[in-house]
Amino acid sequence: MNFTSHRRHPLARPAAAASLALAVALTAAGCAKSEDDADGAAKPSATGADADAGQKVAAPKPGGKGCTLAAYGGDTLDLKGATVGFSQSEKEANPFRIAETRSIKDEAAKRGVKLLTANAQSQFSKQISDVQDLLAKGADVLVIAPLNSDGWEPVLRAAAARKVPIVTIDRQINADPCKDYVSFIASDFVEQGKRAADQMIEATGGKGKVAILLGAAGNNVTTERTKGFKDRIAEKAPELEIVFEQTGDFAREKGQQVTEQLIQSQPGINGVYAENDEMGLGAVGALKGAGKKPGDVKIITIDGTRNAVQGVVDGWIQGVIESNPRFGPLAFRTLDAFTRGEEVPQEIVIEDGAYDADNAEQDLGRAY
Ligand code: GZL
Repeated sequence: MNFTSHRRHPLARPAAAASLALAVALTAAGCAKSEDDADGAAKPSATGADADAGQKVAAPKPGGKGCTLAAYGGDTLDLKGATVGFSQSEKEANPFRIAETRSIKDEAAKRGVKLLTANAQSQFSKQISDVQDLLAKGADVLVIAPLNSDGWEPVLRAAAARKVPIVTIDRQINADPCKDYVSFIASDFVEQGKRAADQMIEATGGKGKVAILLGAAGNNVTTERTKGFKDRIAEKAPELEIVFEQTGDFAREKGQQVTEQLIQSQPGINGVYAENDEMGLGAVGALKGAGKKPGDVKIITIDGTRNAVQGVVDGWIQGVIESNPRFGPLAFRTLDAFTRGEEVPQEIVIEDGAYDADNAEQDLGRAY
C-alpha cells in the first residue's frame, strides 16, 4: 500500500501534512470491516471471515507531530531484508496477548520478514533483558508491547546507540516521541472507560452500587480506563455509587478472588466493571459460586475475547468494549514507511468496536 502519492524526501513536506497524509492512508487501509452504527460507535462486523480483520485507524488527533528517519538518524532500510524484534509483555494465558502475538507473527510471515520474538511472562525486569537480548541478536527494528509505562531508559539508550527504531504498541511508555520511539499505536483507553460506563448505566438504569476490578498497576491502560469510567459516571449517573475498587491484575483467578471478597463485603452490589475480560470472567465464576443467576449482578468488561462475548450471549455479561490487539498490519506498515524515509505519526489511535445483547451472537466471529 502506497503511503504517499509521491516519493519526495519526507523533509520536503510540512510535518503536519505528511503526518496527516500517512494517517489518512492508514485510515483508508484500516482493514477492519467494522460497521459504524447509529451512535457512531463502530460495531465489529459479523462473520468469522472478519475474525482476523485488522484495526481501523481513528481520525488523527489535530496537531499530532510526525517522526522521520532523517531526524531520528540511521540509514534507510528495506524491511523485507531486515530482522524485526518483537517483545511481548504478558504470558500468553490471556487471549488478548495470544491474538496480539499472532497478529505480529502473521504479518511478518506475510511480508517475508525475519522475526525474533521474546515473552517477558509478565515480569518487567525480564522484558528489559528480553529487549536487550533482541538487540544483541541483531534486531534492526523493534516492536514492543510494554508491560509498564516507566523504567525503559536502559533499553532506549541501547537502541538509540545502535539506531534501532522502536514502535510501541498497546501500552504507552513515558519517553520522548521521535527520539526514544518513532510511533505509538494504541486504543483510546479513556474512551473505552467512558463507553464501559455508558453500558453500565444502561444495564443498571443509572442507580445502585458498582465495583471496579482494576487492571494491573504501573501502566497507562489501568489509569485511563479507570479515569474514563469514573468521569462518565460522575457526568451522567450521580446515583450510581462506586463502593469498591481493587486490582485483579488483569488476571482471571485474581478477578474471581477479589469478586468473592466483594460479594461478602457488598452483598447488595448491582454492577461490576472489570477493566479486562479475564477479570470479568473471574467475576462470573465468583457469582456462579455464590449461587447468583445471569443478570443478578451487571458485568461490563473490556477486550472482546471470545469467552467474554459468549458470556454476553449467555446473559452473564451485559457488555464488552473491544480493545483490538491485532496490531500486526499497522505496526509493520508504520515501520516500513519509517525505514523507507517517510514520515510517520508519533501516535496512531485505533477505533474499537463493542458488544451487547443486540449484536454479541452475530458478531461472535469477530471476537478473539
Ligand atoms: C489493553 C492491554 C490490556 C488488556 C488486558 O490494550 O494492555 O492488557 O486489556 C491485558 O487483557 O492484560
